[in-house]
Amino acid sequence: MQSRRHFLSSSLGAAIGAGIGYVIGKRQAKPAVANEPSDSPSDNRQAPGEIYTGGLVLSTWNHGIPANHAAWEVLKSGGRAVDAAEAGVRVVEADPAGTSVGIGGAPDRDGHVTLDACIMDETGNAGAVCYLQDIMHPISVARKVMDDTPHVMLSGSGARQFAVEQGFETVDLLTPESKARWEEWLATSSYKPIINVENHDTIGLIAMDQQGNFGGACTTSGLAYKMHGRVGDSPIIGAGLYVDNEIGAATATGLGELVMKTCGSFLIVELMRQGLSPQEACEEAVARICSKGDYKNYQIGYLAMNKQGETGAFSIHPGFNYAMIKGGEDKGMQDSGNFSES
Ligand code: SD4
Repeated sequence: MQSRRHFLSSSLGAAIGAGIGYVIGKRQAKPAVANEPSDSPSDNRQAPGEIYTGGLVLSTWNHGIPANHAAWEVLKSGGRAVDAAEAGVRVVEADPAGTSVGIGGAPDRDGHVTLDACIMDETGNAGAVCYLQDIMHPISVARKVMDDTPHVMLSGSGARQFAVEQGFETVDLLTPESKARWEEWLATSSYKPIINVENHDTIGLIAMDQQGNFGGACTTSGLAYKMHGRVGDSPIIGAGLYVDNEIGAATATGLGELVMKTCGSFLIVELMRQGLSPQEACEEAVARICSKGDYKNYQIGYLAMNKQGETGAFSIHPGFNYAMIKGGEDKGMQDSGNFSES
């Protein structure tokens, strides 16, 4: 249980609590009632009405650990969650070893590395770029779109032009290693987007600062060897990421097409608004996907947090892990529950 000093009083949480029930796929979400104990793995459920202020960071996959550390550096000195989220994912964008983010990310089938990213802050502002080439930090270009333009998303050559005008340097994002892997792939050109093992480095990072405000960032090079021009869920507000400062934040990884078709992150936040815990909301969003058809070969992983500092994580298949820092305590890697084994 977290210290009481990490909580602020709020009337918002008290408003949560309308009972609802869902029957989707294999599971039925319990009617959600505020204050009802949940089956969430969170060990820190708090009464609605208290806002967690200890600082919280969640991010997808193993490289979430260094990303979380960078995010925590911002949060521990009282910084904003949106700044923490941007700082965190930048670490992964700059790491050539990550094969699904920034430099070193796998190219499309024609050999172009095209990047997607989005960011949201506690005021509901959002910025995004998609199909961006030659820029190391798409998340910071998305941030500039959010802060300095009247738009939410810039794409392709327009996004690149904007980035260059803003002083971002151009770099070749196709490393010798990622080029070699692409050339190897070209030998067969077999395209089968089974995501879990070979293509799972997209980072979605959601954070809550010591003021109890949310921010989030999501950045990727998308599916390896995708069709030229393909854009996934990661830069789409409401799909790869969603933040509503009254309720919570959610982010996604996996086969973006499935997330986009169900507005996954927005759905999770809206389910939390209706009273589901972050865990229940993630499970429900996965169940929606699974109820719609063939999910057996595809992976999706969701992360979520709410105003009380509760967390949730769920995926279609085993293997989705994520990193967490809560109240300054590095909880390292955690495994999510999954639909196919539940
Ligand atoms: C996409 N969601 O472009 C991304 C891919 C991903 O881990 O998450 N990979 O569809």
